[in-house]
Amino acid sequence: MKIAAADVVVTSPDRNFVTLRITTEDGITGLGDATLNGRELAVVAYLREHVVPLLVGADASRIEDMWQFLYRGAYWRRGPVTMASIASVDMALWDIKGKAAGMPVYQLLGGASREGLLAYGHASGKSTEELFESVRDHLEQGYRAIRVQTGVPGLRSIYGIASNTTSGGNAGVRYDHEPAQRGARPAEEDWDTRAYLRHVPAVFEAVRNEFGPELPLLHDAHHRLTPIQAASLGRSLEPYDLFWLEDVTPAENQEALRLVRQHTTTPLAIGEVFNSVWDYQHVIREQLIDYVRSAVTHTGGITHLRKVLDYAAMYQVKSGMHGPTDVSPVGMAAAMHLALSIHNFGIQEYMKHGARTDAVFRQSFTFEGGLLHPGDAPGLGVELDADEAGRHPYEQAYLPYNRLADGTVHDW
Ligand code: GCO
Ligand code: MG
Repeated sequence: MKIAAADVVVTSPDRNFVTLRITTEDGITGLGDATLNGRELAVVAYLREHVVPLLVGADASRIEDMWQFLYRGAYWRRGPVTMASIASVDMALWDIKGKAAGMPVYQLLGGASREGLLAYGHASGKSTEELFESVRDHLEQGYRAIRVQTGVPGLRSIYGIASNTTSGGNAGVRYDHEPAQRGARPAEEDWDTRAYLRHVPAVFEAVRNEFGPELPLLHDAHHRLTPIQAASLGRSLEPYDLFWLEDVTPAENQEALRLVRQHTTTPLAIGEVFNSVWDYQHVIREQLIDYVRSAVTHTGGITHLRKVLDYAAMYQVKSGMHGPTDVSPVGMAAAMHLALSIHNFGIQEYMKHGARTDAVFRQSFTFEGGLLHPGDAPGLGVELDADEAGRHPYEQAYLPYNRLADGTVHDW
């Protein structure tokens, strides 16, 4: 099982994706997602310059050993670029192991713990009417859990609102929310926390009145609040019984959640920008969160995220893996294999990719009746069409950033 070749494929069908493809001497290929939104080429350089040369000639069957070698052997540990790079190697090796065994990866991880994965989609609208329409559309697509984001009166643009008028190669593609815009500079958005805090509870009241008490509803505050503002939002949303409230405070400060937790019983999810178990050390052990938001792609792969989730299980904390469009179909498939096998699965974010992306990455996972399933193809079950990928060269794109009314940069 020696690695004969490894190459990094950068493609931009509807958005940019970075994929590592490893080929063994006996011709088995494995794929790994290494996409880091807005900083893609940093990961490409890390892989091409420092990882690929170490892979050639190595034993593809030694997944744990390769993980430890790339993590400990670099001396410089953690961080999104490093951990996305390691994640892509890890995913590709699990893909190869599954193909060699003739089994889907979830079987190698212990087999299925459930029939399918409850998925949530992104409903959004600038106004309440637009939002209701979007919720209805998601229900028609089969979603059984829905994230709700709306515009805030007085703010021009805001995180989480769908747009089908994006420029450049994306024009006409409807994503429920694709924040990264193609172009040489990031878009500037505006923010006002007080206006947001006044508006959001009324939106949830309207949604509950329209759609009833049963539908699981989620909301993302996208790191913008102070601990006391977050506590106040959590409390004001309690009557609407959220499935979770996500990223209430900037994620670096694990202690902030102690204060939030003292004041509200609204369940909390955090971690899409975390990249190792150390980022979760206190929030899990002190039971300050209810859901782990990491993606396989950004947290060192299946090998490392499985350890995070096993640790979380000891404290009744569940998975809620990140699944925006910037996680490629390969990263999504890896998440589904892991989610199907673990006991402490909570929910899976699923936004769907555009048609061009689906043509580059042929997938065997399914979404039926609100449930995802990774499928039973050997390995991860995603194949890359290299010709299709080659038709869509990389295009610079950035996530937006925020300024307050007085010009101060704020968390986006
Ligand atoms: C989510 C996330 C995304 C991120 C995006 C950044 O909950 O899905 O917050 O929308 O903003 O993935 O790259
Ligand atoms: Mg989020």
